[in-house]
Amino acid sequence: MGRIIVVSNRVMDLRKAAQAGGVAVAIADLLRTRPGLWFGWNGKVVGNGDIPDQADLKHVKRAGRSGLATLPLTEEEHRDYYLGYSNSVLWPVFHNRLDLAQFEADFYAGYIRVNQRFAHALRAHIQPDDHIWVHDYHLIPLAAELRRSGVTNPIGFYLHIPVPPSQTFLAIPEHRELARALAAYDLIGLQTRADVANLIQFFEDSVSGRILQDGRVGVFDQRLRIERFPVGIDADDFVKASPVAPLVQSNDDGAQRIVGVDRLDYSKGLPQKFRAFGRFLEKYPQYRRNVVLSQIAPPTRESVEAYTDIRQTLEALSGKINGMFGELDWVPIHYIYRSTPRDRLRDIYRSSGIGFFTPLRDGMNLVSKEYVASQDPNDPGVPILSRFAGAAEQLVDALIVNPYNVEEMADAIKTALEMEKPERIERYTRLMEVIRGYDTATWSRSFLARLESAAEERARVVAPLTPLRSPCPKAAHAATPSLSSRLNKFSGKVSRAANSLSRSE
Ligand code: GDG
Repeated sequence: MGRIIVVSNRVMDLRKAAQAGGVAVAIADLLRTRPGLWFGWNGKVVGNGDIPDQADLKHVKRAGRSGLATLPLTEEEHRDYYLGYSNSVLWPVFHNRLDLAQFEADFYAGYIRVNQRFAHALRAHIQPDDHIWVHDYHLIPLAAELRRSGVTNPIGFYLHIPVPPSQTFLAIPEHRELARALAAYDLIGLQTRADVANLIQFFEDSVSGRILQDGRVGVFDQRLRIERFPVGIDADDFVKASPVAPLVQSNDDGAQRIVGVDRLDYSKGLPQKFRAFGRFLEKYPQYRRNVVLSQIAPPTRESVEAYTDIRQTLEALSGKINGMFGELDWVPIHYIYRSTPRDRLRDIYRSSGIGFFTPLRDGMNLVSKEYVASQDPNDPGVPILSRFAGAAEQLVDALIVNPYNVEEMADAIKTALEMEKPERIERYTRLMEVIRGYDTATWSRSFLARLESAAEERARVVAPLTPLRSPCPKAAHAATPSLSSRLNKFSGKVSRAANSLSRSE
């Protein structure tokens, strides 16, 4: 395999990326271990006249033959492509929040223009043996634009956020254009089995896509693979955690910390978490003064309206709960509205008896995996995790809760606090097996290996394949039960294939 070209909306200095957390760490690791290029936006917004034709190319010292190639955005592009279509249409719809979506024609036009400009600038850097790996919802049309300019290299796409149910996806006015753009990839990687099933159903409902005999999906005249590659973490990095000094506010040295770490985003279920903690203090008064909730919530996308609302809601809720239950020497909720350094975060996870992760919808939720990996194996804490996080499909030994059910979450806090050590160790051991078995390196290796084979399949000239099932022409908006169950069976098969692939590496 030649070089890897990673394309993502935001490109960072590799050292900063390693500190940033999330998937930036995985990309930085990948480019340190194999030759490649990281292409995308440099985070700068400039005037129309200051837009360069070509990307700014920097070779990365200490990263061998890898480099960064970046471009700025204009103010208009930042508004329409980034804040607009990406974060006010695709993000809310993919997180099941149609009520927050702003369908404005200018947004889509801006989204396409930036993808065209990026494709044009990237074209100049592509060599014949390169494999191109595009990340996330900002760049769905990139492969189609590259193909239009004659690029035949393997191109894979990974979606970090969830795929909504087909009915929700169909509400996007440009859903057919998005389906056509997605079909230009050789491989689409998703976080969960449910995401795979949803995307296949969406292809079927929107553009009469069909599952072929060889497991690929036929859309228009394209054949693509859609599989599950759950994102992992670098577990060894978190195992180094050490406990921080005990809480310095309560008279009681034995006070337990419940920790939450989430970007300040409406998808993360933060008001529900605060309400559940308030209900817990109300329902189980014996625990007052013995527990605090430390919520770290660095702000993001502050110029998008929906994000100012969530901040105000949380400030009001934490103020109310602290006012209602707090004492002069005990503040129940610590709400920290800024970012915390990564090594400090690790130590805070370690010294927290409970990790509380309650997203209403989340592609994966890496924080829950980081929390588990930071625990003391001889006295581990307990993760409480929303069933609507992609991570719940893997971390079945966490206490799984419904984030819409405040009562259930309040009870889960009590169960976690009272869980005996042998059970905590047993759960932790099983959780760590999963986390270690699917870490960042396995994730990128298995995706790239599959991209290679998917591109070979595409290049092979084959006789037309008969669909495993024919598209349902008129029943486009409703999957029959038998169709849904067949879909689930199919996505199970796909994910087993992905798992066995990762094990065999
Ligand atoms: C998207 C999908 C999917 C958070 N606060 C601080 C901080 N972080 C780091 C965490 C973690 C990362 O940011 C957040 O990752 P998540 O997975 O929890 O969530 P998203 O940012 O929404 O990520 C998500 C992910 O992509 C990967 O595919 O799992 O579903 O939404 O690593 O540690 N890091 C530092 N200070 C903070 O205050 N240093």
